[in-house]
Parts: sequence; structure tokens; C-alpha cells
Amino acid sequence: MDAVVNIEPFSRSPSSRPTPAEMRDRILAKLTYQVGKSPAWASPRDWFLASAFAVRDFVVETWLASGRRSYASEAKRVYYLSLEFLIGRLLQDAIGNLGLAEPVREALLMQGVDLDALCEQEPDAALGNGGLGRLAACFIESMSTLGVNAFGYGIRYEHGLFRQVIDDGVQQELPEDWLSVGNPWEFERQEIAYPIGFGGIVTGHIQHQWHPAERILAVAYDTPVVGGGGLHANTLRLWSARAMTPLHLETFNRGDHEGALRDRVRTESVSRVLYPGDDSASGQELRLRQEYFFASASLQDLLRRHMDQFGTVQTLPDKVAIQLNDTHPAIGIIELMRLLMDEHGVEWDEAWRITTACMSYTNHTLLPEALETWPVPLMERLLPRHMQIIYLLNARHLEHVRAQPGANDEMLAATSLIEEHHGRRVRMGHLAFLGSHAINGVSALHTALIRRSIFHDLDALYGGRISNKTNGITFRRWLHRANPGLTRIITDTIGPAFLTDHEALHGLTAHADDLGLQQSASRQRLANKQKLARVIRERVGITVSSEALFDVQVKRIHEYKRQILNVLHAVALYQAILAEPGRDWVPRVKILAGKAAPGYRVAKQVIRLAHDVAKVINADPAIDGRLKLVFLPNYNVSLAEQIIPAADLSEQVSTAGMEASGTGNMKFALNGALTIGTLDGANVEIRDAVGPDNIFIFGLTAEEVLARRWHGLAAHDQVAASPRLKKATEAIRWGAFSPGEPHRYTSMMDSMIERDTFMVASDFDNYFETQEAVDRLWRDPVRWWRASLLNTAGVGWFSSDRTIAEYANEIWNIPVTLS
Ligand code: 26V
Repeated sequence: MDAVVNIEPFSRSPSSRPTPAEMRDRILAKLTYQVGKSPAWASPRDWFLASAFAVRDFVVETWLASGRRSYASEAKRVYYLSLEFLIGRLLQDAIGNLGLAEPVREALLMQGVDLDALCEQEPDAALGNGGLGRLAACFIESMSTLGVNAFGYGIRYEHGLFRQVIDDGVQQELPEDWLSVGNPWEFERQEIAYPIGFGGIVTGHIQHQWHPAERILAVAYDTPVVGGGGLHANTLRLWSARAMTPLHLETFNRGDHEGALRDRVRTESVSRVLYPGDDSASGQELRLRQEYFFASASLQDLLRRHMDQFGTVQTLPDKVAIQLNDTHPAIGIIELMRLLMDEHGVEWDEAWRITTACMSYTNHTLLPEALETWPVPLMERLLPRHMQIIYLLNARHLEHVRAQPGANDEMLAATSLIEEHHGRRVRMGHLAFLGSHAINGVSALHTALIRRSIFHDLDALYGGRISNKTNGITFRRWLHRANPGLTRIITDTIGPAFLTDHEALHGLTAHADDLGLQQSASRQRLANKQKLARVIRERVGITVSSEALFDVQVKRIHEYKRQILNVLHAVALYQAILAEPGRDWVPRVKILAGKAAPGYRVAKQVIRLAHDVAKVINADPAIDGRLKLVFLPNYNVSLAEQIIPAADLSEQVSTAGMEASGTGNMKFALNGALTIGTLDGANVEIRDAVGPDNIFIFGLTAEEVLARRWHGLAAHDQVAASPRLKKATEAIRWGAFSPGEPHRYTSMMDSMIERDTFMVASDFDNYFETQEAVDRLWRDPVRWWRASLLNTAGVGWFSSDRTIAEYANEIWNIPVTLS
């Protein structure tokens, strides 16, 4: 097996680098005294825990020193508020960032333990749904790398994103239990706990007082996150809900044993599970409770820290930058106002100045169904004081709107914090905009679109706040660790500078025609593909050839991401091969993975269709292995780390204008996969970075999508004009892939043709032809591998270090220079 962690971009000073023997002693001490096992009886999990504890000691040294430095320097701190942190496994990351790979590997070898196998023991921390949560994880690691003093604030969900099991093509959701093996990375901080109120009444007129009917405790759990180079570590502080009183003793003594615990169970449900939707604002009260719970705890915590050190709230904007990751923590704007006014006696205007100077907000979606709004009655019941503040804020804001030349009712309705159309609801996006001095989109196109659409009117009123911050990914996880082989090859070609300076990857451009390098890269890809082929065989029992083109689409299942386009291509290609079996077809393995939100019926149908189509194609002897379709269940961060380095082709085919950025697209390109994609999200910037000849762009542009929506969406003409599309959709429609239930997909196909909301029919032919262009390039390995190397060389800019430097310099007012 390949070494998972064999690249040491960062060398520790010799005095702080343990020898393998010292490392072994440290691990054995942890095994003995912390895990309580002797080596002879230790299970792989015990070894994992012992190693994690031993590595953690180094992390903690950096962490405590960072904390001391941060305090002494009085430097401004960033607070990144996110309901999701999709951090995945941490051991490899910590080892790699600390530069401890060799001593740890050798130490374990001395005990006959393989580090790579041991890393597999770690549960994948899935405290997030998808892109938004993974971005937060990359960001906190980059902030540590750049030495930006930061806290990530979120919720310590007892159960992360559900485990996906596929039963005969049907997705089942099983609870996830990442904490059951024990979490060696976290420190419980019983003493750091804040009361969080809900409900009740408000008294007072000038000085208001909220008397919540219910109070629960938010208890801190800290995880240190060490940056690349091991010089700085930040804190990921996750809040856990705890009842104020653990047990109602009187009830218990009366013999009502369950009743005695009822309150506690209810209270603690706030941090029990992550919401598994990534598509629609769930109207559930529990989610609003989660949002307020973590926003309030975080703000109380950062205010206390500031007061302890500086003694006055006046200086808050000089010392504190609060980044809202989407609108989920936007109630924090009102909570900060409440704390400043009701608890610190600050006047409204001053409180508003402080709040807006501290807050900034990132928008991650344009999808109307994902734009959060909360029913006014619910907010009034749960957060009565906050609702008062919202009304007052809205009154002042609408006064400003009315003062505009040409102000009218339409303008007032569009910009009000309260939506009046579908029952009265609070618009969290508007609130986040009003309460922030900076608002950003996550790719150039997305930012242009939010300026034009959802924030058009607010931008006109409060201009100059919107800017773009194109997303990024941490190369340490997504290249150095996930693809050590390629990392080694790049190092051998251009030296190690790129390991710490992402722009140095450009140096690879000059070597793109080097046949020796091309061959090394292709050999490495083959090895990665062989590894993935083994995973595929083990998990789903399908045998695939590593020589075939690996065509990969992995992401949440969503109509706008158009996995259906990919499945339709599989069907059309299948039919084409059957029609001309003698042709020299390029062998392809299509690999799909991703979870559907449990309540998202169409997304689950797409998964089922992929399985039905796969069953037929994979078993057809006439195809002779030239086309395979594989759906890998339970996609998560660690599976992504195995899949992405093995991809030849990256599918980024969302309907133009709908994918805010995408970050998987960056991971694939960095690892040398070529992209087939639409001009959507960051694909646009990836095309500019790698050059139009090294990416396969197809489909309608965002402008054209808009125009077509305007002209109506029926796709009869497209289907009639495309024999290929007609044949593929008809086959699915009449049950060729679901003979036991022939009409399983009839309405799905009909709706695509009657109202092609996602432009699948419109884009299909162009997509199919572009896939043919992919095949042509594949037949020319010298050109293919040149393009692949140019992808890796071109995407250095998509490092999250660059993204964080932009946030720091342009939003947080924290000067940061990249190496
Ligand atoms: C909304 C909701 C609604 C309630 C249930 C839970 C839930 C969870 C998430 C969301 C918003 C999803 C927004 C999101 O994930 N956007 C993605 O953000 C990525 C990072 O910026 C970006 O690359 C993706 O294009 C974008 O879809």
C-alpha cells in the first residue's frame, strides 16, 4: 500500500522533532495509561487512540503557545460562526501539518502497526451537509496556517450527517454515531458554559429585560486545529446543550422515572442531530433553536473574552471580526444588539455601530428554497426580545427606504425585513445584509448574480458592501495528503516551494510537455485508480478496469446539480455501443456518489435510476466492460479523499447560474482531472486559470438560462430534434431499466419534457458531443496528460490560504501576507 502520509512539506526544528524511538515511547505510554491496554491486547482502535493522544500532545503545545501569543499581542480575532464543520478525519491532518509523518510511521512499524490502516480507524466527523460545511473546515485550517487568530464556533452534534445505505437502489438513512468510539481530539470545558433562554416575556421600556421561560446550558468542547507548518493552532469550539438540572428528583422519587428525565431529553435534543437538508429552509422549530443556541453561546463567549481583556465594549470592532457562514447564525446580529443594549447598557445607535462593524456575511446560495425565512409567530414565541429589536430595526430601515427619491410600496415590500406574502416571515438574508458591513458571494459569477437578484435593492440602498471572495480548498488535505504520489512527482519536478506557496505550482507549466513527467503522472493516476477499483469491489462488488477512463461525479444529489444528465449520458452511450458494437469505444467507468436529503423525493429517484441503469449496463455481455456505472454509497470526506485522486474526468454540470461556487471542482482540477462542466460557479474561473483548451465547457450560459426561463420551459422541440435524447428518455420512460415496475420513471421523464426546469433537455446534445470530445482527447495521451498537468499547474490560486488572505485583508481588517 502507498504511504498515505509520506510528504513532509514542513520540517520541525531538530530539537522539537521526536525520534521514532521517542515517538514509540510516547505512543506506548498513551496506550498504557490513557487507553489502559497492553500492546499485546491492543485492538486497531486502541492503537488509533493511543497514536492520536500522542500526536495531540504536540498539537496542544502549539495551541497553548498560540493562545498565549494571541492574548499578549492583543491582535484582532476572527470568529467564524458556522452551523456546519465538515472536518472529516483529523489524525493524518495533524501528523502532516506538524511534520511528524516519518517518526510516527516508524514508531508504529516498530510495534508492527501500519499507520495507513490505523488512520482508517478514525470516524469521519461529518458535522455538515456538503460544500458549505467543508469550506468552513478548510477555512479554519487555513486560518491556522496563516497565523490568523481565530475561533470556529458551531454545534457539537451527537449525530452527524446520516449514514447512507442503499437497499436495492433505494437510499436508507441510518443514524451516524461518530462519538461512540470516543473523540481523542476534543477537550470538554465544563467551566465554559452559558445559559441560553427561550420564550417568556419582556419587561421595561427604556431598559428592557427579557425573562425567558426556559433556559438551557451551552457547554464548550474545544478541538485544536493546527495549521500547516505546525506553528499555530486555532480553536474549534463546539457547543453542546445541557439541562440546567440533570434530573427532576421529586418526580423521580414519586416513581415517575421517565418523567424525571423528560425535560433533560427535550433540552439536550438541541445538539442531538445535524439537519440533513441542504436544500430547503426547514420550518422546524428545533432548527431555529439550534441557530439561536449556538449564536448566543458564541456571542456571550466572545464578549466575555473581550471584556476580560479590554474592559469595554467600545473597542469590540477593533478586536473582533465575526463572519456569518450563510444566514444560519444571522440571529446573532440581533443577539449582539440585545447583549450590548440590555446587558451592557449601550444606546441603540452605538450598539448598531459596533454590531455592523463586527459582522460580515457570506451568501452561499441563490436557490429560493434555501433562503431562510422564519414565521413571525414562531420568532415572537421563542425569541420575544429579539423580535422587538427586529421590529425597531425594520422601522428605522424602512424610514431610510422611504427617504429615497422615488421610493414606493414595491420597494418597501422588497426590502423589508418582514415578508408579508406567505404569512409574515422574517427574512434572514435581509437581516444578515443589514447587520453586516461586508457581504460576499463565493465565486465571481455568483457575486455578480446576488448583486443583480436577491440583494439588488439592498445594494442600491447600502452600496459598496458586496464583494467577491472566490472559495478555495486546503491543498494540504486535498493534494499533499490525499495524493502523496502526485505531490512527490511535483516536488521532484519543481522543488518543494509549492508545498507552502500555492502560486509556485505555476512552475509546472513549463514541464507540461515533458513526456517523462507525463508518464510518471499517468502511472501515479493508474495506481490511484487501482486502489479505488479495490474499494469499489469491496463496497459494491463491481469489478472495473483501471485502464478505463474514470468519469466521476460526487456531490450532494440535487436536481440543479444534474446527476440525471450524467445518467442520461450513460444510457445514450450504452445505446450507441449496442448499435455499433464493433467500434473502438473508449472504455469508461462512471462513478457517482452522494447523499440525497431524506425528504427529497426526486433526488432519491435519481439514485434509484442510477442503480437501475447500472444493473442493466454492468450485466450486459454485449458491452463487454466498455461501460460501467458505479454508485458508491455513503459519500463523505474520507471517501472523497480516495475518489478524487483517481479521477480522470470531473463532472461539474450544474444548470448555469445555480451552483454558487463548487469546491469539488477545484479538488479534482488540482489532482489533474479534466473538467467537463458548464459555465457555472467557480468553473468560470477555473476555465480562466487552466485555459479554455484544457477544460470541456458545454451548455447554456447563465444569461441563456434566464432567457429560456423567460420564454417558457417545455422541451418538446429539443427532444424531437435529438434522436439520441429521445431514444434515451423513451427507454427509461417505458421501463427498459425497471422491467419489474415499467412506469417507475415515467413521470420523471415527462416532467423533464413538459417543464425542463433544470435545462437537462436543452443541454443534453451539447453535453453528449462534448463527451465525445473527451474521448478524442483521451485517445491522445500526450495531449491528455499535458492538459492534466496544466490543470494542476493552473489552479494554485484556488488555495483556501489565498481565500482567507482576501477575507482577512479586505473584510476583517487583519493584514495578512502570503508566503
Ligand atoms: C440550507 C439548509 C436549509 C435547512 C436545512 C439545512 C440546510 C443546510 C444548508 C443550507 C444551505 C446550503 C448552501 C450551500 O451549501 N451552498 C454551497 O456552498 C458551497 C460553499 O460556498 C458552494 O461551493 C456550493 O456551490 C453551494 O451550493
